[in-house]
Amino acid sequence: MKYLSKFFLLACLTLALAACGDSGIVVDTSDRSMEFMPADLVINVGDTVTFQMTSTHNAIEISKESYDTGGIDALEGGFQVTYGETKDVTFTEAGVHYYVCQPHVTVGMLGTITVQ
Ligand SMILES: [Cu+2]
Repeated sequence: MKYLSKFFLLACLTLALAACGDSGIVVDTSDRSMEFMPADLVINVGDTVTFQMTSTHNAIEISKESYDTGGIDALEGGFQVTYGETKDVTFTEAGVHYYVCQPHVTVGMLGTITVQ
């Protein structure tokens, strides 16, 4: 038992410190639907969002201009979560982040993260 809890602690530290104090903010996807759940999220500065991509979806931050015009080019310095990946992204500044699933932007698979 003692070994198990030590192992758990270590695993937590290894994976991500934020995961232990998990705020539970998740953007989920499903292979059966073409949407981010939720698509639009409002969080606070310092919050961590866990993006969970299934194998058919990615989440790539883009510029507002791209978001408004259906573009898919990755924003320089923006976050990127690739196909099948689960990734924690911490947002440290107020503002709005725009992102898309590149293969499904044409069917409206877009999202925003508003950091306040
Ligand atoms: Cu997709």
